Amino acid sequence: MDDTQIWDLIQQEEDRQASGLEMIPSENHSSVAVRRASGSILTDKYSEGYPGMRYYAGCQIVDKVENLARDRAKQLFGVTHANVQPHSGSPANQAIYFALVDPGDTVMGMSLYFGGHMTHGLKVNFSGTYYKSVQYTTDKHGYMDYEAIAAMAAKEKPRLIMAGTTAYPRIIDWQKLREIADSVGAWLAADISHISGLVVAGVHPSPIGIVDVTMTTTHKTLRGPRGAMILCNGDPSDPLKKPERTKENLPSLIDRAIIPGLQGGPHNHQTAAIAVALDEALQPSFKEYGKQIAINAKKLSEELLSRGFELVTGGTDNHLMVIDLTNKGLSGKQGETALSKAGITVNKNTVPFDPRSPFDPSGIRLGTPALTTRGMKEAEMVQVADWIADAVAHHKDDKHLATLHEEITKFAKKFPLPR
Ligand code: DSN
Repeated sequence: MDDTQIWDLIQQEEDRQASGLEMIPSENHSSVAVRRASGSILTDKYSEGYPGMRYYAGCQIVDKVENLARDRAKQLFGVTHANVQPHSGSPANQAIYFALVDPGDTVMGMSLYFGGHMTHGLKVNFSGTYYKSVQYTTDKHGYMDYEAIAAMAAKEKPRLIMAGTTAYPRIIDWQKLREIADSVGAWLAADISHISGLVVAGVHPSPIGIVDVTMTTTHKTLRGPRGAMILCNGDPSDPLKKPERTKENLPSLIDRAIIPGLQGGPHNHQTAAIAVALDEALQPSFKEYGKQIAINAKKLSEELLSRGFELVTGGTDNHLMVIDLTNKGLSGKQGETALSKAGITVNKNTVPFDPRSPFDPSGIRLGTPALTTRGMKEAEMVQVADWIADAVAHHKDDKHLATLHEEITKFAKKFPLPR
């Protein structure tokens, strides 16, 4: 029998999503097939280890599930090895550090406050606590500054560069980062959590074949369940032997870092849902989806610019944009709150060299993956830009925002969630 309290809350959340516009760029609406696998009986099975090499009996079915997920990941991204067990992005990144460097080693990544991620070396995160982290920023316009990154690498000699972003609206030059890593003999890892769906669609260059290890969460532009994968090339060595840290041994290094290094049993329901999402991403329609995400983001950014908004880097090449709200006379937190009252969910975000605190920064971050899943195209982006401008202009007027919410709900219901 259902837990009515929880079920009621789940229904409320479904209604909230359906009656508004989800524009947090790291979120999406997964398919019913993905959610069905995610809510399946596979949640009940323990299977520490890997297919064919488990510490539990009764794994003959989950072995097949995990092999399907791994094979689809390998096919989709063109790698020889995929680990689909990380419970989410942060554990996946922990595994990469654990596999490649030792506590106290110097690691380098993009500052969270300039568009990186906590696990790329933030001082209060494990990555900045157990390792000596050095953090690069952007230039004053918000672009990655490869010369400055190279200079920092030459000075600091990191053993690992963890490259990737969570709030960067432009293309990342993997080749330049490779050259920088090679110049100091560092490992190079790519965190493509935000852009993996765009990589699959050919909208953003793939780091595969350029970097040593690539990781992605599975629930952002890739549109799967919450989870993560680590992708690399190489030959798995004897799993019982501790491998040397060589490129050839990357598969074993990564697998051993996940288990026994960091995790216990994989979440088999999550693995199954990842497999379903990967099959969806292998279909030609997914490429169209990924392309439309970027088309929508570009259109939305142009419409916002024409309404006097200031965008970090002046626009976007991918799925997201960061708006500096300073010239509109409100903070990122006020912007987030006002938009939320109007039924548009975004998140407050720092802008490069933000004079304000991360708890109430100058900007907001928003993107188009979820709206694109609901079938919205360029025409709808014009309407969305109008509403964003309206809500920002009337951010102190709760009555106006409530009326806007009603209007947005009528519109949103024309674009149902996947069912
Ligand atoms: N929390 C994710 C994001 O919103 O970008 C990154 O982990």
